[in-house]
Amino acid sequence: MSSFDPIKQDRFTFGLWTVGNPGRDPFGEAVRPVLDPNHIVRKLAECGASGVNLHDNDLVPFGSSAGEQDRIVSEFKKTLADTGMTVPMATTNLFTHPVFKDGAFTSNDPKVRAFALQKTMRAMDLGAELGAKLYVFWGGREGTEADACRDPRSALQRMRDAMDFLCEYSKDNDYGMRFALEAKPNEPRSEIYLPTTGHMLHFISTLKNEEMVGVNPEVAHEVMAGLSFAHNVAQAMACDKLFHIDLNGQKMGRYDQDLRFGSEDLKGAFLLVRLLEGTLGGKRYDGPLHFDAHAYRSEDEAGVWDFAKGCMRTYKILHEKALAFDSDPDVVAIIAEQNDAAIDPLLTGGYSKETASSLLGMDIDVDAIAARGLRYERLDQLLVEHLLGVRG
Ligand code: GCO
Ligand code: MN
Ligand code: MN
Repeated sequence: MSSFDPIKQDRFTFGLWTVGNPGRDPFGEAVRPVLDPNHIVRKLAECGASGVNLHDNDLVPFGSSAGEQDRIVSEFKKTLADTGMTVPMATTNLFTHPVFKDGAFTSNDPKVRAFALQKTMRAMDLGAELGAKLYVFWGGREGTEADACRDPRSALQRMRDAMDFLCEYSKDNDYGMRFALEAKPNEPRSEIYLPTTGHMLHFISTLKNEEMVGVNPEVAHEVMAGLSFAHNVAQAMACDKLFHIDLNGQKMGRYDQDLRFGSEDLKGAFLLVRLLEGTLGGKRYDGPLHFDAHAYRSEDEAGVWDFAKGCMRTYKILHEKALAFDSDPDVVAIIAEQNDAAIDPLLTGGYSKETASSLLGMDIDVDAIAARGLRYERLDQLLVEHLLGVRG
């Protein structure tokens, strides 16, 4: 059996805000002290992560002077160099300050929209200085409670204007960044614009620099919407738009839980890792594997590192399970059983008059096909037995 201890080559990353989460929730105070970003980087490196991601204000507190920012950033860069850690992704906090109570890029107040652009440009400068080539946009408070306050089409147009502007800002400064848009269906607003990855994918197709922009799907967000995370990720992969991913765990129908990866819905997590790693075939995802989750509120700092190691170990264990599953001859046989090499090219080769007449002339025994069992009960049980460790 391989070692499941994470190493840098595994491309695992955490946000400063994830392992740094002090456990505050709407009903209770923090249960852990706030950790220094430099300490977080050193501990993550020890745990086997390769990188750390951040919002501007995770590192530089809101309202810091230029001098304070320089001191903080230069110490942080030294810690990154000492530990060999990278910053693959950066993002902007457009949700904590009360100025964003009615959204940032979609706010009705042009001064708020201007401030959101100003803050994002500055945060992109910071991200570029730290080497980030991916820039995430999570809408945060881009939504409503009193939906009568604006035409939702204005919100979408404002969001489009902001993305078009910021793409040009990256190009103008030679930052070489790609943008990853993150959808979330609810929390913290009552209604949120562009609530799922599918919505984001279409929105991207309306942008001026479409090729620069992809998605950052998150397990919890699609599960909260009652959707299959793997299917959403697959659609993004199929159109080369999976630029980044937020891994965590979530129970359906609950508040935003941000649980340790794989701690809920093990089968869903397995199918996701199988897809990302391409063990069934197809292109693999080779970007950062980012955990956007936090330790239970019951934990002290030691529990935070147990949590971080747990996320990474579970991913690696599931990868090994997926390899074993897809090379299990019984699994391969069930999946291959319905292949028909003679008919397939007619369905994948596009339209021609000849193909149309071949299809029209085919004698298809629908009753025989309808009567045939597909052995998916057996296939799913094989999956369960691989997961339970009695096979493979
Ligand atoms: C959430 C979101 C955030 C974003 C982060 C990066 O539910 O709060 O997932 O954690 O991922 O702000 O943009
Ligand atoms: Mn989230
Ligand atoms: Mn997220």
